[in-house]
Amino acid sequence: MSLADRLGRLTPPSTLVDWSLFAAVVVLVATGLATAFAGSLGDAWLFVVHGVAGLSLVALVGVKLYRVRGRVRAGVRARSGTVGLSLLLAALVVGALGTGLWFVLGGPLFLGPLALLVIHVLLGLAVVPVLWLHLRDRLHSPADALAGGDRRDALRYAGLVGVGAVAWRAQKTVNRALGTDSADRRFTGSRERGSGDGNRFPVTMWVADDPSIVDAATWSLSVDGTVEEPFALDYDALPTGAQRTAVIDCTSGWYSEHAWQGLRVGDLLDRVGVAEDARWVQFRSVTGYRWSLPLDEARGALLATAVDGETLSHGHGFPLRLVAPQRRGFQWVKWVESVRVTRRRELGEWVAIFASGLEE
Ligand SMILES: Nc1nc2c(c(=O)[nH]1)N[C@H]1C(S)=C(S)[C@@H](COP(=O)(O)O)O[C@H]1N2
Ligand SMILES: [Mo]
Repeated sequence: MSLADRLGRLTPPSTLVDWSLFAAVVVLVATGLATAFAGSLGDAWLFVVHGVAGLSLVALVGVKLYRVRGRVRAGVRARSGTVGLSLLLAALVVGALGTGLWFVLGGPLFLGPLALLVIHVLLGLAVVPVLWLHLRDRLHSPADALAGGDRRDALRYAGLVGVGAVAWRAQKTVNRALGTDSADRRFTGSRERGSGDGNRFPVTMWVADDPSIVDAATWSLSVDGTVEEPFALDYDALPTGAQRTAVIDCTSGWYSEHAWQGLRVGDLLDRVGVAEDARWVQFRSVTGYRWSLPLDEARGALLATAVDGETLSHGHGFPLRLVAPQRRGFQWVKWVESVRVTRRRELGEWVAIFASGLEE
């Protein structure tokens, strides 16, 4: 018996592999999307599940590609559209897995203008519609996949999925052995950049925001919404004096820890008198970029004018930026000019975080 045949006998039946591929992709897309919002240690499991599922998918895709190699060759010769679609799917999956693994194993934060993790996300999301087309006429019920299986199949299957867990355990060791700067990353996968050193940490615009310098002399902060007495404050009248230490952790793969100085949002809210039925506080940038925090969380957040004792630079949001501890970087709105108390969260902010800055 050839080595390939022996390997073939170590793997579970193909329907089971197909369903597992499907399940792994569903888990990866779901956990991948959720990690964009995961900023506290309680969410760390999402990154673990994402990593283990990704590595299991590497093994599953390996088995699958090996099994279909004959059909693919025939399909390519016959110029079959179905096989073309399958190849596109394979390329997207391999691309998403490859960029994910590369990042974990110390790949660069940026490839040209795009963050490696952004490329990873785009490839991963592109898998979804192509997989849907690929599966339309193919999937049989999971019961078929399990029918006729025996204990040996179950063991083979556990082995295949277990590969992911073992590989996940091994990657820390690999990083340490390679001496890559991934060895000291946070639970989110992000790597440290410029902590404690004032404005010298990465400047990141999420999509297209790029306002011209905000003039503190004409800028003012308005505090309004479902409140008793709305008001506005000039830059010089900001009641600064509060400080808190917090980690900004961008989904493009870096984090930075600083002491932020400014004003506590709770103090502003006390001054403005929040109405009984208020639930959210929205922070809006001069660019239209905006995000809301639940009222109680917002009270504890800070609006910063300075970082590590230095006045914020333009890139970091001068004159005022939100510091939202335990939230991912994209929620730390820069160039804030409005704090609005609301009953319900505005759905438009989901569009605004992608589209602000694109109009001009
Ligand atoms: N107005 C506005 N605020 C923004 C962004 C933006 O594009 N526009 N980018 C967000 C993202 S994705 C991150 S990670 C942080 C980056 O802050 P920094 O540039 O000060 O490092 O700001 C957030 N606040
Ligand atoms: Mo970010």
